[in-house]
Amino acid sequence: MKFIAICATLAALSTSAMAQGTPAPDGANVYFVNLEDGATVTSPVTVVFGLSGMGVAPAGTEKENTGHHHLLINRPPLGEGEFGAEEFALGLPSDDNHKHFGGGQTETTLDLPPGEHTLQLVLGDAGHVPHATPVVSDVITITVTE
Ligand SMILES: [Cu+2]
Repeated sequence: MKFIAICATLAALSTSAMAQGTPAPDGANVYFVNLEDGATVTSPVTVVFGLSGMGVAPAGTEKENTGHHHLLINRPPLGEGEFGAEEFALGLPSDDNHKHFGGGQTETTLDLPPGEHTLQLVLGDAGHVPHATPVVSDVITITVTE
């Protein structure tokens, strides 16, 4: 009986480990290099992605301590909102609110209409899934003027 209980525990542990995704090193940090929260800018907006403690690798690259950048635009913080929980298991969607930089790009230029916009950087693993300890920036709000 005891043996069976241990097996069940190990199976549960390995399942949860899989669901938790790729490990990230302690202290890994992603950040906006050229934009501060509250900044007023004009469109097109150049956004430069900073990463410390890890390396950038193209999507599909299975290499320890690497990932590729994602930019979340005008949506709730990672893990929040309608599909928040699924993002950790299934990966980030790709649409107007979720930009993937699977080529390993470290900056982009956005055409944004005038008004307030929120931005958040999220590092994703080879399969676009946030790391086990998610490597995310703060959500910043920028105002685009005409
Ligand atoms: Cu991706």
